[in-house]
Amino acid sequence: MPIDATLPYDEQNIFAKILRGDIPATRVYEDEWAIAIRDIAPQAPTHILVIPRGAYVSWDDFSTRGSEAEIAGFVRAVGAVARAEGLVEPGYRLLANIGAHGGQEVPHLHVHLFGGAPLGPMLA
Ligand code: IU
Repeated sequence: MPIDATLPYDEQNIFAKILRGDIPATRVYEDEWAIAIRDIAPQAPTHILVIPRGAYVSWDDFSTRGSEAEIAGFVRAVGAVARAEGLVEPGYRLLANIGAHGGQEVPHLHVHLFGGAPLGPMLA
């Protein structure tokens, strides 16, 4: 069920629990700014979620309240995950769903990283 991304941050969302270690998840990458986990319902041979450590609901929330250091750190972390997975060549796709029309389901900002095969045209 897509979320209302204007709601306040919910400390009980699944990614908050994973970040706190309340729920186990295998981290394929982590640094000061972000963690990355494999999506439980992969839509490509490689499907990873890159999740900033800070408590931000959405891209809108992050891009307005996030510090310059957090934003830069998160952008660099996304790139580092792609490099660590060997995806820079032949390439990959990034996607962030925002709010109800974006189809966002988990109310903690995350970027989907898809790769491992030619992905075809962008979905609308
Ligand atoms: P969305 O961008 O919020 O629509 O996507 C949430 C993603 O989180 C979706 O691809 C789920 O398969 C994925 N996911 C997960 O990897 N682990 C979980 O425990 C839950 C969702 I809940």
